[in-house]
Amino acid sequence: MAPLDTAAAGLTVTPLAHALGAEIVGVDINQAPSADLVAAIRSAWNRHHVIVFRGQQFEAAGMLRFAQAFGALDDHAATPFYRLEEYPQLLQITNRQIGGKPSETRNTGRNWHSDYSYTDHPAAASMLFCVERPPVGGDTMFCNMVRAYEELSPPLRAFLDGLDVVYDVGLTAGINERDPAKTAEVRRLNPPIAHPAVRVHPDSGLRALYVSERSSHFHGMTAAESRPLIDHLCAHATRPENVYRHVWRPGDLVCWDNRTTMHVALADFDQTKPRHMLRATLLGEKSGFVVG
Ligand SMILES: O=C(O)CCC(=O)C(=O)O
Ligand SMILES: [Fe+2]
Repeated sequence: MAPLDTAAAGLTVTPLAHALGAEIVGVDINQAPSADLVAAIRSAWNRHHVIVFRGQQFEAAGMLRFAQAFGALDDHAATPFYRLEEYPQLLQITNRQIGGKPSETRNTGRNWHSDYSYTDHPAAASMLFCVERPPVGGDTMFCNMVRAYEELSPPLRAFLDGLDVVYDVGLTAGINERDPAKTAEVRRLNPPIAHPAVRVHPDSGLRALYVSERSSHFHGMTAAESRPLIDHLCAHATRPENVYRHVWRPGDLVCWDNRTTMHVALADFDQTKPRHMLRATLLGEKSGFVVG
């Protein structure tokens, strides 16, 4: 697939790190994007895996229209809390009070993961808008799972090509400190599910490692056999040279491809300071088989 000419679409694409990530200048997300613009952005996105638009205004309808230009949106029914009432396709990742209580999404994403891997429709991509961020910290890190796969030895790649890996929502960091009723509902909605340990990107054909800190074991292997390999793969994938670390500013829209990246939201900030983000999630294909 030849990369489209992003310059012709009026875009400037500047890499943000060696492994992944690029800033795109020349887009107002609240203007209806033309098909050419969407194609040019998609081309840069497939190449860089994480794309960043800065200096944007938050408008719910505008963000949803922009997101929908790239595919159908998830209504977040797998985690049916903390959605915007009017727009269930927007999930609040926030430490603001919601319903008189601190939102439990204040600690979303505290271990390395790909969104909705524990569902039967793992997310294709996610778009996160920063409305408010603490004075320092609250960064998000991303790693490149295509490079992680390509940098494994050929025998290990061949071994992983034939494996399914089990995802368990119970391995979401901090889940046991959350409201037991909500947690029970999320577990009921999302029983442990096996997905291919190598995910093939439908547009680019790239093969990416699909194993995370939310993986419990490889299907058909014991926990004792699986654990060291999962730990090794996560450590390998998240080596600093395979990471882009995003330092947020209000007005940032960061879009990541969940098929080719993992991310982690760092608790490196003062939780008494506000951090308020909204996420749209692009639906991925149905995948996997429930194992328990
Ligand atoms: O808050 C963040 O930076 C990201 C949280 C997360 O994992 C997500 O929204 O998918
Ligand atoms: Fe996430």
